[in-house]
Amino acid sequence: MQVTGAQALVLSLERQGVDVVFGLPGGAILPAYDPLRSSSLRHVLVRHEQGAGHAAEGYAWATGRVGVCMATSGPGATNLVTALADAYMDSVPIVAITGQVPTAMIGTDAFQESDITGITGPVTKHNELVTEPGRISAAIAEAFHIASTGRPGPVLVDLPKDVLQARLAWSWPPVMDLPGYRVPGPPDPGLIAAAARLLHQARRPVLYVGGGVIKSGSHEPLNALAELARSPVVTTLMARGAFPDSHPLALGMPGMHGMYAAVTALQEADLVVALGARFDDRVTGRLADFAPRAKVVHFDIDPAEIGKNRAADVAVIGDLRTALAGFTEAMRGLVASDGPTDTADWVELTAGWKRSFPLRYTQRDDGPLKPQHVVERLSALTGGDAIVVAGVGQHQMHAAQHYAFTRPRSWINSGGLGTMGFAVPAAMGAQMGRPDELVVAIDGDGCFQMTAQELATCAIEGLPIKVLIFNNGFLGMVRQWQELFYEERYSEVHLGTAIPDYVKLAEAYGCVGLRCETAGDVDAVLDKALAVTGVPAVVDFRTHDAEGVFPMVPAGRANDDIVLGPEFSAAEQQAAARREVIAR
Ligand SMILES: Cc1ncc(C[n+]2csc(CCOP(=O)(O)OP(=O)(O)O)c2C)c(N)n1
Repeated sequence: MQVTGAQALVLSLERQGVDVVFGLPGGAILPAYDPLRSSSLRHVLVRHEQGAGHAAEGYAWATGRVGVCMATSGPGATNLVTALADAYMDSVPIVAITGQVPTAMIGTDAFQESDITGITGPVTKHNELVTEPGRISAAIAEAFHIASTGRPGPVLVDLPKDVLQARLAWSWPPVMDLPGYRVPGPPDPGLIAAAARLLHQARRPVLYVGGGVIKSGSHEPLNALAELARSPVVTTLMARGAFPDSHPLALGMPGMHGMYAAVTALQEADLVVALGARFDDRVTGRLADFAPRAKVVHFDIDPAEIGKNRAADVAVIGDLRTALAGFTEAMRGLVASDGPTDTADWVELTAGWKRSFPLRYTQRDDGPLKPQHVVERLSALTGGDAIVVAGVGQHQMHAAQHYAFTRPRSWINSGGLGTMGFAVPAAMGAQMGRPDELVVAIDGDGCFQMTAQELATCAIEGLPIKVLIFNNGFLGMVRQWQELFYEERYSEVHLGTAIPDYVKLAEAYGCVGLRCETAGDVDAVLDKALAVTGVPAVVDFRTHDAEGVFPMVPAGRANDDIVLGPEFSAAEQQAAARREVIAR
């Protein structure tokens, strides 16, 4: 069958099982938009290409499938760069398709020409400028294969206009030609056995669970392993939901704004078992002082992560789900032959820390509305069952800390790049991918204003996402750092709470707009927002402008220097420093 390059592109996307493409057309990509009209693909017309990129990410986070975005050449393509960098940092599988100027004009500074493969080289797992029409189907098949296998990530395919217009003989499936691309083989059973021996011998183990557990679908084997090893579990910002917060072995989130018990358990551990985690600086604090007494077992699909920040005593490379199944089996064997693990004192100690030094804030009935209170009420009213998407800043940390996650793929955020503006478009993508679920974006007023225009897209597409704006009138997280580290010299962080009027803005975008100013109204307003169907509901929560996020490990300091925050007395802070258990 003879088809155009554009038809080959659309047919290839259909064959890949794509159901939705987020994009915005322009000159160079125009040929592709014509066959799109009559295809089975649903195209969502975003208002800004960054929104298309984050929507593709949200879709991928929520579904585990590859998200797809499309843009024209030049500014359309460069508007995708932030989302590609974001997906690269957080290992999110997306495919970006960009138009390019005709091949004969490449390198001439033609109208809307940008070297997008050059620009995105460092922030994509792979990219390709397709110059042969006959390669289109192979390029698309390879893009999906690379994005979704091994350590997932973003792939960009750049298609010049004349390549999209050329005629070619269509055939599927294409032959993939990827001589330099290797997906790690099965994990080494000998190394898994060595890891199991270390875990069986450990008296103070911690399972340090990263985003790889969710991406590889390993939450069930993780549960079995934790219970068998009787080991406390910490879930990083990327892994919230991988292990239920209600589980007695769950210590919550480690890191800069982690729970005391999670942070301190890592510091005192004799064995850290890293599962699809990358020893990010936000988790380790000052690296030289991280988990100083621990041996390290590191499971990862990406060999480049092994020893990158922290040397591993045993490293297991390969698919985590397979590795965890083997690891659990090996542990079962050791428990059967040598008896159960001896961690009871440790589990009791870490649980004592959890009770002694919990997350703490005070919500007075007549006092300012606390963001933590809103998150806790949302958590209670939704039974921990919502898909929660966050922006970047204090609200993100409050959401990660206070929402009681019960299942994987229910928490979506920008962990590595920390991209303000992520929440609304990512929630749009998540809702497209999981249409029957409740999707709630928790956003800061600063973040919201970066990509709020995608509310129009959501309203037109009939997506009933909930957007909870934590309107503290400040770039709150930056304000907090200026308060703590620049002697309260506030510089360029005040936004103001009244402009824009978020209720009117929501209504202007065809959404339902609500406002909540007091703690007593939170449940009623949330109930109203949750009841909205067919269009987004946006709530302007007027939250306390001076609220901080605690605990906190100051940047560049050791995790041992964790600050519990103003809700704790000096005596409690000293007890925490001494690792005491002070409450039963
Ligand atoms: C695109 C981008 N620009 C700047 C920053 C730096 N930054 C991190 S958090 C933050 C403040 C976010 O403010 P807001 O959205 O109001 O959330 P809050 O911290 O008040 O909850 C800023 C400016 C960033 N992460 N991303």
